[in-house]
Amino acid sequence: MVQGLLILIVQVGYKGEKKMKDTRNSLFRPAFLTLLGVLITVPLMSCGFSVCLVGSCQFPVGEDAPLKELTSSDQNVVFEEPGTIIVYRGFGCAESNNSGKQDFLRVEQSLNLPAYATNATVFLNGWRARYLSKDHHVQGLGTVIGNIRLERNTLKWQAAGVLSDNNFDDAYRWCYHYTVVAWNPSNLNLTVDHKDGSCGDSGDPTQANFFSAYNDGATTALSSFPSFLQNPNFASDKTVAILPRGFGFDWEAGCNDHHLLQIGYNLDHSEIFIENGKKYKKNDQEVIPSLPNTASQVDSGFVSWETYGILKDNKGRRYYAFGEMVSGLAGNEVGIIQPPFSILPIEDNGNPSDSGGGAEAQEFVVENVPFEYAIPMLTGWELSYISNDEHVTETGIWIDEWGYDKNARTLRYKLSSILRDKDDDPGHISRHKVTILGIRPLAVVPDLVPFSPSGNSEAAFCRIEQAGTRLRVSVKNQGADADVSKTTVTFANGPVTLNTPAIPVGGSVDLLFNVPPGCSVLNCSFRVSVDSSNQINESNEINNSVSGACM
Ligand SMILES: [Ca+2]
Ligand SMILES: [Ca+2]
Ligand SMILES: [Ca+2]
Ligand SMILES: [Ca+2]
Repeated sequence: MVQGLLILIVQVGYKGEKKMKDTRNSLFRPAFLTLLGVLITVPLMSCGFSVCLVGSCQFPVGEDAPLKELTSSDQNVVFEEPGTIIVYRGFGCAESNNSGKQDFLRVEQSLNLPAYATNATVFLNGWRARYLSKDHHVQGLGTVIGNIRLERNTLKWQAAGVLSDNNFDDAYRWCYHYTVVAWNPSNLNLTVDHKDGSCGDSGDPTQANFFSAYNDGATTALSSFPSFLQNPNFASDKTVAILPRGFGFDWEAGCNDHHLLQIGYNLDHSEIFIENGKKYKKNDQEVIPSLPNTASQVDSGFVSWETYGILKDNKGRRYYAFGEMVSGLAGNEVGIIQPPFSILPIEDNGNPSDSGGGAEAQEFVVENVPFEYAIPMLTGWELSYISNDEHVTETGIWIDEWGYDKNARTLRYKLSSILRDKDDDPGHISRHKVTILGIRPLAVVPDLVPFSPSGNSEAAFCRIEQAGTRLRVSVKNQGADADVSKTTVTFANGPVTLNTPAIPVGGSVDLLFNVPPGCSVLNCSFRVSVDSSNQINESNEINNSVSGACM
């Protein structure tokens, strides 16, 4: 069974490949699937995953990949709206430093959430890998987060990573950066699909949240893979965000490691759409989705996208395997900003700019973000040496600090990248794309309401001052920017109306009304109405009036 599966993978992998190598019968397994095997421990062990992994590449078998201690880690709250949502960022690092063959690195991490946050997920926001001595060729590299589960109020997950040349004998250090989003389901109606799916031929391939495939048919180092998620709970949600959870690259079978010139990943934009008859990558297979008729479908529980990869040395194209793991986050309060981005293979060397080989950090700012909560997701990146292909000492790209100011609607993040050999020469170039995961879109129309700092009771609106001559009324705008309006207070002897200036989003203004004779702090009843001449089209027109009473 397992052997048959492997042969199938090899056959599928080499279909269309004219230049078959004499290694084609070896039990090659893409590094990414190996990573998945490392991650998805229990179910895969039972399908004999360890056998699958015996290959000429000498990658270790899943069972041989013990959980490693973290060599360093960090965990911080980025923002919290108590009772509703909390978001964390963090990283974990581990090392393989054996005298002979190295290990895949696999770590377990967890996070204790506040009591209200009874649903949560974690996704990948960068990676970094380094040979501990000298520089070497690359056979494969990758990072993946899996085995996500919530145990009471503790979110637990595992992450695995690798950087290797063909004989996997060079000690290395690997780090991954993650973001955790945790929420109160009674305040935020979000649906997450962060299962892994089982590897290989056990189980329904459409239920795997990963794929692994070869760059068949590509004539350059650029490859393209369509995939989808299907979850009945996604139906009727306007938006499903695809959260990146991992990638893997692995040069061709036969363990021919190479220099590196360029490596790139682009999880392109997604839509709640599925195309009838199209072949999608799911698990290690090609799947044609099963639809009710011959039509393509929108909003029927599917979300689809294409992911692009580049793995390149100076040669125009080599054979490689690529894999990806994702989650889906859906809900009518989910929104995504997906900046246009593409990666293209370098076909002509000699870029004039020299940015040095070391880790470079740069801050990026995005303004006018139309969400109450916004989270950056590193969904595209590209790293290349400036001149020619080289050995590698260290490579990676990651978001290590970020924040969102919801009042200024401004997202800031610091992005770092590295690609260097042992003498840091030549330098590297990096490009990236951050998709903004938005939760709770901001209002598009105003909503004016009467407001008192003392609360909502009738007495709270009794704000008489200046020796009983004035009543203070606050008009608050809890929607989008509002133009000028009028506010009326109706006392026992009649209404008093004041012009009210424009109020920006989230702002408020105070108005002072003349208090009529007979009205005092001890005895006065009145009614406050905002937008009393109905000049403003509001998201809520029935919250415009309150009663006030002084007793
Ligand atoms: Ca080596
Ligand atoms: Ca050099
Ligand atoms: Ca209103
Ligand atoms: Ca109105």
